[in-house]
Amino acid sequence: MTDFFKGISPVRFEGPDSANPLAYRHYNKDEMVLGKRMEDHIRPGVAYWHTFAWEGGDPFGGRTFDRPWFDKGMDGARLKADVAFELFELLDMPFFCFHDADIAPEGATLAESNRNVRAIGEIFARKMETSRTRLLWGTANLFSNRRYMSGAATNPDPEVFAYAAGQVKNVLELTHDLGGANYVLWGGREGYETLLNTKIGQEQDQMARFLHLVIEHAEKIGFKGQILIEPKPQEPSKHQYDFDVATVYGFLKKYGLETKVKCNIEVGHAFLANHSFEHEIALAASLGILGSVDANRNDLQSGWDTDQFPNSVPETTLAFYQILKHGGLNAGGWNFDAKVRRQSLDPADLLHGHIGGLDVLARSLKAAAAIIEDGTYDRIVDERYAGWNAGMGKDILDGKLSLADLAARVEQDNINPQPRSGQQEYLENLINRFV
Ligand code: XLS
Ligand code: NI
Ligand code: NI
Repeated sequence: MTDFFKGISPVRFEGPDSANPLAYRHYNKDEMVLGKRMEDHIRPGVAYWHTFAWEGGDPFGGRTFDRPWFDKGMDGARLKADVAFELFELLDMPFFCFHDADIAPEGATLAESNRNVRAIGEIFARKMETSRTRLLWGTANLFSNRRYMSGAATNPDPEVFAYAAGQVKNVLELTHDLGGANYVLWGGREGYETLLNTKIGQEQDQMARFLHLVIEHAEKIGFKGQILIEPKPQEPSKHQYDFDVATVYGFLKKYGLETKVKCNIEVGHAFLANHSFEHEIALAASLGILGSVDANRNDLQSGWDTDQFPNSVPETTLAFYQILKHGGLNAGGWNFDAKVRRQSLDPADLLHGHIGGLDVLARSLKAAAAIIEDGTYDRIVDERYAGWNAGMGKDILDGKLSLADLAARVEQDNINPQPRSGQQEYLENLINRFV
């Protein structure tokens, strides 16, 4: 035991009336919702990077956090791992996620860096023999080191591509060895700063080749988890190739990867792309590429990916509704890719963030389930499209009527469609009854 969280007792469900700030008021992991345990619906995870590696800097000032593992090399990395698993236990958290660079210091060579990562991976494996916390996903950091400033897979220099491959091979294998449910690729530098120095088509071919290599290797080592791309329109790149779900699908389709790769959708990234989170989820679900989600929201004034814990039940309910209608996230989950604010210095702040976020998810899940159980909302939307289930509507979809057939039909039957209300205000009021 370290003394990092000293004086803090395990966080447990105490019900909505509890005044204990370090208790769950709504997240009750074993409560059944639509026939499934709450924890199995949400599958929440702690993000290693924001929780243990982030230093509290912003563009105008550096580190505000004073963590005992900072600047201490491999000794620090081991201490960090101890503290991480202590937090997982305090929060009773079923999952975590990490990048290679979060868990171990970079060495002088790729081989040394990868050895460091594997050494901490072995510590994780030992801890996971007694801990209930599992790995939701692993990923490689292909964006912080200056070698990646012009991209990883999309770099003009093939040696950078090769280096990135060496990193991903290592983390993919570690993710597999730790029983990870998913492997994520977020391409923060896979894009450009200026078109003046960029060949878009060339870079997309490179990115697709990289993805093929990752899938081949995953199959070779027997990794059964999902391979996920995390869309984001910009930041750090001015323009990122994995802009949003629709763009990612077009890319996957062009390179024949649409059945092998799904999406990890982040609330804040959806906003940066001028979409709502539920739009991205609904679209991914309809395209068959909904994999997992990152729960963190943005500050709507700042226009940046501020990675804040979710705190709006009405917003998250709409997302959860889409997920439930899709049949759940399966191997995916809700990763808190969220960090406490730079003034939130105390170890307890790390708990407050996750507790609040989980309570919001629990309430949203229950609200979405109540909307579905009530059935009124689904009925109204289904009725709106009922014309397509039979008669002319069905014949159109089945390809039985040509353009000329339809033109003739309208004339013969004297068809004169009457507009019907979209009922937006009524639907908003209806949803608000449940949140
Ligand atoms: C950055 C991304 C990143 C991914 C993992 O904006 O959200 O944190 O989730 O590389
Ligand atoms: Ni993000
Ligand atoms: Ni993310």
